[in-house]
Amino acid sequence: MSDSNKVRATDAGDGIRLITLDNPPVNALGYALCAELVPLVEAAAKDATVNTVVFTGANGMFSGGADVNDFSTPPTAETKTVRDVIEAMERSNKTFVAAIDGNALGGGFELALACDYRVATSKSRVGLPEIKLGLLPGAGGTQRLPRLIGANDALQMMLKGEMVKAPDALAKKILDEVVESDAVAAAEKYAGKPKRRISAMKTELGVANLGLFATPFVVAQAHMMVPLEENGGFAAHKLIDAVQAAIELPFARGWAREMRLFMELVVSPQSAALRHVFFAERELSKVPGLPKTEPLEIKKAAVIGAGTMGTGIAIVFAEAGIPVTVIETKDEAVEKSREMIFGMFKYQVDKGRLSQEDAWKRANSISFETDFSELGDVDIVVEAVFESMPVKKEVFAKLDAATKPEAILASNTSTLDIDEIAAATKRPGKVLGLHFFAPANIMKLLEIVRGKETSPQTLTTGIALGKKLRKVAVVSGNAFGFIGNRMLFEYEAQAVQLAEEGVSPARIDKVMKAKFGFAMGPFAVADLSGLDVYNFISQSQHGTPLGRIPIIAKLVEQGRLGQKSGAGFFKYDKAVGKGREAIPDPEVEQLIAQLAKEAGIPQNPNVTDEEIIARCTRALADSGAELVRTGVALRPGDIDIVWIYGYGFPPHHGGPMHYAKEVALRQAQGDNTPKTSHTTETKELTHA
Ligand code: 3H9
Repeated sequence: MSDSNKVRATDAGDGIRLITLDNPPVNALGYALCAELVPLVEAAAKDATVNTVVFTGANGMFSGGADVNDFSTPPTAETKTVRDVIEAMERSNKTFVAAIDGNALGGGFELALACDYRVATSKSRVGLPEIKLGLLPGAGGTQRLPRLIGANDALQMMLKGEMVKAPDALAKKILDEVVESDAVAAAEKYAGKPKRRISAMKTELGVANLGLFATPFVVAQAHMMVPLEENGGFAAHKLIDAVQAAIELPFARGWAREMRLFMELVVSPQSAALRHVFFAERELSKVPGLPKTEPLEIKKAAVIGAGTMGTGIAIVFAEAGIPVTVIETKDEAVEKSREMIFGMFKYQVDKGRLSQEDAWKRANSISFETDFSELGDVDIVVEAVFESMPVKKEVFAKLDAATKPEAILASNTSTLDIDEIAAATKRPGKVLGLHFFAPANIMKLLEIVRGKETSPQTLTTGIALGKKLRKVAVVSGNAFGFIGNRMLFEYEAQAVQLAEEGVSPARIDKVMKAKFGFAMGPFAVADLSGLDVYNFISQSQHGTPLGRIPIIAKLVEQGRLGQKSGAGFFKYDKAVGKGREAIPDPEVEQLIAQLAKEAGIPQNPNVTDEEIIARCTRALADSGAELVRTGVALRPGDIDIVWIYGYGFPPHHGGPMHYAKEVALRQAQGDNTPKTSHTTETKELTHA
């Protein structure tokens, strides 16, 4: 029939034409592949010997959707996309069946939705994750899915970018059949069945007893559930507009509306930022110059210390199916740790995420011991004891003696020198940093710190382990604060400098959170981390304070250690937001003003919100640039990922390095307005 590198059409007998997408790694439906697909669909339409076309995918995948790389190139009149393939299918008289084995996502799933029947193997998943790229499904997904499963369910699925497992998709009637293997054979059984185009159906709202009010209700409710437009909800609102069109308009008009909204999103800075994040995340495991070696198999792990951090790390191993021994000498700490572990697994059962049996098995795969002599058979140890070099060195010397020679020894330090810790052992090549972020079982970020002696196999094992633990793992060089905390100090220092110039901490936090989109403002972050920790670290760094005045040292002197002591830069009251809500404190503002006056710092009361954002984000980008220049960070994209996953940087700004580049570009083009949001509310429904 037709043979190209990317797609094959073969006759399978009985009037069936099998079209196989074969465009590794994910059978992306790029412009080039679609240019080949359109004539294949048209040829089948004209061929009287064909009554059914079955689509399938090679490489263990149906299709990962449109090729995201294509979106940076504007389409021309000749460009063919999935929309053209689907339009050719709509014009055709043949029956179309999707045989899904693996993922059918985005445009790939939209192709399947344009088929008359859909069959999948049980391990497959289907979904429209475009929202995570700041887009909406642009090949009919917003029009067909609401017609198939109702507007309410379709909105939920698309706004979350949810990937639905085949058995669940069958229950929702997205699929017609689920088989254990050989989706193509199952799909072929639908040959010759009547056409059943979703485009000919009417959208059900999925809201009972609301009569005429149902459309405005469904749509208004959805608009209320997502972040406001400029605070990450840009794509979500357009997606809802497209679904509104599916409810109110004939298919052809809704299809046209979807296209217009999609094109608006493709060229938006928010989508460019999220596409950057998508690719940056996929670059992480590529370490230039790292020789290819097999990672060590991690069958058993150990954690030293059963504090909050150690317990969280133990849970992460247990969740990944790796049994873990926790070494802790204090009974009280063990008790607390056990409580936390069982509480967390019970929560998973209550939420329906785990069966009782699985939860019990996982919780019991964490054992507690008091003595290092129990560690003879572990493959990796993660130390999570007090952040002090002498303590860590003592622990590592003991670990070196207690574990088998091939075991990897990792430290969860957030600032200390990995090389100095490694020097306490006779196996520095087997030592690295694994810096988890608190709470370790929730936060996705893991910094993998490569010491000067860390061997290629140890680093490769760290990266493979990060994947197994389902973390977003970023490799960092061994430097003070690694990537994230090093930049955090510069960012906090800039926030303190603004406060010294007369801007209140409450205003700075409000601007960085509500207006720029950070999860928390810089002063609330400092209060959460503990001002004593900042003080300790700045003293250990040659006594340099954050900012120009010793405000943190003064607050610590007054016993204001942050949230944990009920006061820091802000006040906290157990009766307000469970003691976690920051309450502005005029006393702190006065203290800052007094120290600034004594230090002769000029005041800048008219500073604009835009300047606050510009100064704080510039401090981040400058310090990030220094980390790339000195080789601590491998790429600017790695820094962006650290800040998005570890420090609540708004993903729709793409991370501090991407944002700085965008601002510089706009300034070069003569637009000086920093790209910020003007909103105060954020609700968790979409990822974007
Ligand atoms: C869309 O469809 C728009 C339509 O609605 C409208 C059109 C008109 N494009 O993640 P992995 C690459 S928008 C280009 O490590 P996994 C990825 O960069 C699209 N490249 O594998 C990597 O490359 P490299 C909607 C893609 O097994 C390699 O494939 N679809 C694409 O862990 C392996 O990726 C989505 O949003 C792509 N679409 O996970 C799905 N997808 O090796 C996005 C992947 O050079 N993709 N690559 O670093 C995913 O969620 C995951 O990649 C997937 C596989 C689950 C498919």
